[in-house]
Amino acid sequence: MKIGITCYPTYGGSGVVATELGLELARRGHEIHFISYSQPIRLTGPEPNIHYHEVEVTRYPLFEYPPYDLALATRMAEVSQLYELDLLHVHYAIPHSVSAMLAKQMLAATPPRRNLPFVTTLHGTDITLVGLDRSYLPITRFSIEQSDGVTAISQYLRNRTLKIFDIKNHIEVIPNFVNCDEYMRKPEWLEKRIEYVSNEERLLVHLSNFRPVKRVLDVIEIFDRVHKKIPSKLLLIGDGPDRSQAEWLAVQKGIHEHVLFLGKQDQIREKLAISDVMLMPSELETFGLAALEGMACEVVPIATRTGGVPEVIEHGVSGFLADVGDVDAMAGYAISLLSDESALRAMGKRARAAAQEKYCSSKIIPLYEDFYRKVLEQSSKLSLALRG
Ligand code: GMT
Repeated sequence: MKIGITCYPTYGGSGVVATELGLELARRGHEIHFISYSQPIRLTGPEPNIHYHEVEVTRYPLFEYPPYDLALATRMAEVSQLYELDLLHVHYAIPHSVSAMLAKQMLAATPPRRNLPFVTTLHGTDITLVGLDRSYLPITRFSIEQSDGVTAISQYLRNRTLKIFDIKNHIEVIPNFVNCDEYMRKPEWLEKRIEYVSNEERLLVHLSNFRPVKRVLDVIEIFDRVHKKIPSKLLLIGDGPDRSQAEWLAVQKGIHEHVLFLGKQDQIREKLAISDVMLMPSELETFGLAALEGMACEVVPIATRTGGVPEVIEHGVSGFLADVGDVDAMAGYAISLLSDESALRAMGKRARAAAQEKYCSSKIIPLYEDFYRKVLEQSSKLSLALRG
């Protein structure tokens, strides 16, 4: 298939999922065209079957708000026509779904008039936060309804979308995935652990875009409690609005020498593979991709019981769950686990087994392929009607 993929190319779960999906599909022989304003973060080098089309947004004094969604729609239509794409797959409803809808309409109205189907994948904040804003809600609902196929990355998000948006369109749950051959505890990466911690120390990790929803200050609070009992260090991967507050809190607590702010990183898996425990105390996660990537690397997630997280982490089996804000409980779980090497390793293995059982890319990518085929089948019937 020839598939156009659009996502937010910056640091964020939806962009990561879209890019990894494109890479996996390309490896399976599909022709993938990324259409976005910059190269997606995990698209590092030239790859067979992968193309990237940049969307140029004209800056003009009159445009206080440059109309990216229109430039994107135009580029989507152009690329679809030029490369004869079979379908567009947009990640994050706002504004990508609206742009795809416009591109579809342009192609249907312009000779040689064709029906270009588009699939929208809902990721989270497009529904839970942004979609609830009255200025976005009606158009988001409309573009979801107009999509030829809609997927959500967890059962929680599907139910929430149906409820908030009163959607009539079918929403298929296709969960996020991880490449279990690439995300694992490789011995050559483990050798690098010594660069961060001594043999006696434990290594905790947090990975996010440091937005308020991630509760990075809770990460520091939890680590402060853990560090008082267990010799340890905390790796903080990512960057964002709450980073300086987190730095300030670490200084205030006197633990800043043990908290390593790494900023945005390309090779996440190498850092995950040397860690013992991942802290994910988010206010809300519709899935929690970071936890899944950690689990594949045998890192035990300690997270909040929120959104789609309980679909990914089984409390007491593949990780621990606590209420949002309950930093004492999360620290307690970390302390008891990190004090017992064999329990820690056993739970790490169970976390990987859970990731392998349900979320390996080898299991999930075929679900997307089947879904595309269904959408294409329905759309070819529509194309015949359009020509007739
Ligand atoms: O979590 C973020 O800040 C980024 C956001 C996104 O849409 O890029 O992530 C959402 O999508 C991820 C990938 O599907 C999910 O793993 C995250 O749980 C979800 N984030 C939230 O629900 C807050």
